[in-house]
Amino acid sequence: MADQLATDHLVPAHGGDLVELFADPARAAELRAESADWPSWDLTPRQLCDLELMMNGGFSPLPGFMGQADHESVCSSMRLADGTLWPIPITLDLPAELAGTLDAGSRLALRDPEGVMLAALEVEGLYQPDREAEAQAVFGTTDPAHPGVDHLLNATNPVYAAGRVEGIQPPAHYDFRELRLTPAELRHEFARLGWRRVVAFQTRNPLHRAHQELTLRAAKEVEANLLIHPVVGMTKPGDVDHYTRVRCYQAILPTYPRHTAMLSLLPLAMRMGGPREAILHAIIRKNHGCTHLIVGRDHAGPGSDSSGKPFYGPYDAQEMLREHQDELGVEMVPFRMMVYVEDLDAYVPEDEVPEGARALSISGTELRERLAQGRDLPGWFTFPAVAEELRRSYPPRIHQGFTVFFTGLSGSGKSTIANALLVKLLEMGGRPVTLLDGDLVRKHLSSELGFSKEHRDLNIRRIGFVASEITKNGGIALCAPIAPYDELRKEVHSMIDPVGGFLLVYMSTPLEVCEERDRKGLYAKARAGVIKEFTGISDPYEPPEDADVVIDTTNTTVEEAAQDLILHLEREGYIGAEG
Ligand code: PPS
Repeated sequence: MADQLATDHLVPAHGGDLVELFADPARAAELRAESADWPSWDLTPRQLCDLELMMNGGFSPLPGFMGQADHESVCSSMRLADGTLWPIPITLDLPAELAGTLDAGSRLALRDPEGVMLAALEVEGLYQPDREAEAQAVFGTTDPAHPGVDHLLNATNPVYAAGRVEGIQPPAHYDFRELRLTPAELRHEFARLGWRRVVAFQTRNPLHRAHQELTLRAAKEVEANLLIHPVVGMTKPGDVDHYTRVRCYQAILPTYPRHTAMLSLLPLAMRMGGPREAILHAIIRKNHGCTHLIVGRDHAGPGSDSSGKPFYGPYDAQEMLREHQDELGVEMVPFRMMVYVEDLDAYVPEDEVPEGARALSISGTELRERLAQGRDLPGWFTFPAVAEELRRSYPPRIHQGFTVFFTGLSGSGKSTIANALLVKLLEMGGRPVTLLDGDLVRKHLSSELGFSKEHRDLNIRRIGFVASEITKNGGIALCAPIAPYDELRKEVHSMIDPVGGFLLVYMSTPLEVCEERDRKGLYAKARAGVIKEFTGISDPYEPPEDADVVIDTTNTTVEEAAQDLILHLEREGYIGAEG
């Protein structure tokens, strides 16, 4: 009761009251017992985030997953059916098979990936949304280059189940537990500290000096305390992982004046929905007790469409929130992009750069490039402690793992060259090297597999998985399978890409030469029909068009080929002298 009174003076939640959906312990025990007979659903990562915010009041006033009337109304007019402002559908998508076992009145146990029951859903209805229409209404496009559209059209199940949620327990988090404050906890904290006016800063990126300057200015401008409220649920694919980001936020926090700023983590699954998402961010911050929200350039921006044109204008989100801020009761603090002006030794909004002055900034792409090459991150750009964290997570290429993936016909020289490269890399030292040779893999990792397309694909996937683990942990993987199919080689590339370097080497030695060599006598057997589905004879080989290096061993010595590869790796920065 004392807590209730203490937070009364804070901004009310969206819709009036903070709606938490947790059942009391007795009811939770009852639900757990009853659920033995219910069907279950293991929540997707997106649904897990949505459920967490729904249960802890971050999505107030939603009492559960949206039904058809709310869904249609949110899509068409950005309002729930009762008129409450709400910009993006919050729905529970299920596969048709599971949905087929449910009816209005059914109960469904919602579980985390380990099978722990987090909540009970009382199904009120099931419906099949027109997902293209939803994408068009919510994101203004059906272009799958938009991550929100891509998720909706390609990773969402076809049936939505609507209904009230009764929470049993929040999803378990074992990282940064002391920083994960729920709306009620944050409100309590604000009340304890006497913070009435709180400006929230939403982010999915590490904070640099420009952000620090912007947030300081914003807090001063509206005479409010600052809540740094980064998203740690799901952000844009390719973003800096949240572990690194949170360490960066912790490193920058002491640079703010004492007792003016706080850090708390938000388990939101972003949709990169630009203007509509800005409204959602404002609602969520209001529910967490904030009075203001900073909205900068290209807020929650999904990047550019398939033709290279930005999906939204840089200040569309500001415009959208400006229109609705009075109704919401959350004030927007709009900001232009901040750039560094050398002559002033200060950050200023891009439209306030003095005539003729040199404005500096470093883009995300350039930052990644500098980290990869081990180059300096200048002091005007970021704080040394943040730079240090980023360097730890993104070491220069010379300290990163990488995979060299050989592909080519049997007898084209894959194993021979890979073995030569292996010993050269071992001679250099510094990183562990593993050779995943075709024959070796078939003996240890894929001993039960044959040579059908299905089995070859499985074999290459296994090699890709092992190589990606080796690469992720800073080692070198040399793979030398035939890998005849382009699609699978690309799949392996995309597995390795996020964790380190990838080099595709095409052994282009012609079939006649391979057959002429016939070192294992397999071609003769294949011609005689003793071995079926033999690559190049009775089974296809798709030559790659995306190889980084092409080697034909007809007229090349092993030494020359291995040396070419060493030079290539040096040029790319993976081996050689430290930057
Ligand atoms: S795949 O397609 O990538 O899964 O093939 P891979 O695992 O690299 O094949 C390894 C070796 O298997 C021998 N072998 C055959 N190759 C192709 N087709 C058929 N039907 C076949 N049967 C056996 C062949 O010696 C391959 O080794 P390399 O080192 O390429 O000569």
